[in-house]
Amino acid sequence: MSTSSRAPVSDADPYDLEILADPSTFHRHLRETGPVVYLERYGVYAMGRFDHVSAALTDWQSYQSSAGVGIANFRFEKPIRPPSPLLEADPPRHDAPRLVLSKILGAPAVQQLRASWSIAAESLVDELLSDSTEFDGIDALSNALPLKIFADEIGIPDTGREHLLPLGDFVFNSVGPLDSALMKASAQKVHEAGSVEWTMAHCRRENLTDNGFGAQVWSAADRGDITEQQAPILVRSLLSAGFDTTASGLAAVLYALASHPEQWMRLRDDPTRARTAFDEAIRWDSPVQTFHRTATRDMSIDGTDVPDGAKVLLSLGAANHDPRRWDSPDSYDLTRDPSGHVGFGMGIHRCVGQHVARLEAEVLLTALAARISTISLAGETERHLNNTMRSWRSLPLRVSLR
Ligand code: HEM
Ligand code: OVM
Repeated sequence: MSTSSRAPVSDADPYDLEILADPSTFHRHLRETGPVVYLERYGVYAMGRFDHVSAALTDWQSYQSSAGVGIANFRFEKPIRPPSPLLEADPPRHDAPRLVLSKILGAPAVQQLRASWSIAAESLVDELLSDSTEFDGIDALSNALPLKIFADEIGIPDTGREHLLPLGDFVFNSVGPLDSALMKASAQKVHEAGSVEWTMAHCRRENLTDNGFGAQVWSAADRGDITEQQAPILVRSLLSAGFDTTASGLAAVLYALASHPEQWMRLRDDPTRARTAFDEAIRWDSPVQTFHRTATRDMSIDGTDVPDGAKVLLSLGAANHDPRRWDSPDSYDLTRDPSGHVGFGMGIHRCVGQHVARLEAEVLLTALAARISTISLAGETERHLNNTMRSWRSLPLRVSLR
């Protein structure tokens, strides 16, 4: 008797623009069709159940990252940029760059920034509210904050920061199909603006301040913890993963709170809930929807075959709404414990920037709770579509002051 069988085949398209605008039906389809589903349009296997996604994320021996974390398979296709020594590497090569960034961006280091980041967030909010009580939350807050405080901390100049969000848009589009319209448009945009060249220039030691996160990566190379060749590509990790992600995460929590007045009231009355409010938003509307792995051997997943070399899409968004794992998964609820969500990944590649992201959210939400009584949507919201990232182009907000 055969104990293995082919994966169910689906013609669903996770990169269809309507699905990107609202992925919930695709997520449900994925979870309900089986533990592993073959997406015939892209030739990839896909997982959307929490247990299977988290098992794959923690089994790096069977699910490699070094063949790329997008649809593209580096066993056969040339990467569109030099691979990240961190994101697109397996142990043992992953270990040294990981250790370097986890010291620079770890909780103890990032906690040192709380006082100065609080002041920066308070002045951003004060300036905004002195001007108006109706504004676009994206331009005014969720894009503005990381472009100010995280870029200052890395140590790059003020001029040119407008390259960072389009760069992130390009990099996260490239996790999806390279021939998609979204990918082509964002590639065209960074090409015309010279954003990749600007970014690589600001990975060089002489273009970074003396003591910032960027300089600390170079000091690690001086100590021999990483090579001189790895240093600039590791600074590139900060510039490519540190802005679109947090901008989308902050937008997600602003949207969640503006559309759930009772949850906003809970936060306003007890700002120590800011961290929970943010993590619940990362679970509820996960900024990074997908990453891929490549199978390193023929596997059987609950009796379904996944062959060596197969690309496996891990739907973090679907796993974070799996009713097998979460009660009322679709509700945004500050009383639940969202910890354990996979919005920052899990296992050896779990987000090394998560303390940065959480601190940005805490200082912003604390500053808002101190000044604002009510917050609501003031008009038509508009998504910014990306193959991987759940983002917003416009979030009109109306607030009343305390
Ligand atoms: C890894 C999400 C903010 C840098 C990851 C992974 C996810 C993620 C899901 C796992 C990748 C994988 O398993 O293949 C997010 C979200 C953020 C955020 C949702 C904000 C809300 C940041 C920030 C930085 C950053 C602020 C700072 C530079 C990185 C890096 C990795 C990573 C370098 C690769 C780690 C490794 O492979 O060991 N992130 N991220 N992220 N993140 Fe973040
Ligand atoms: C990197 C990196 C890390 C996380 C996300 C990302 C897809 C890039 O190390 O370059 O964007």
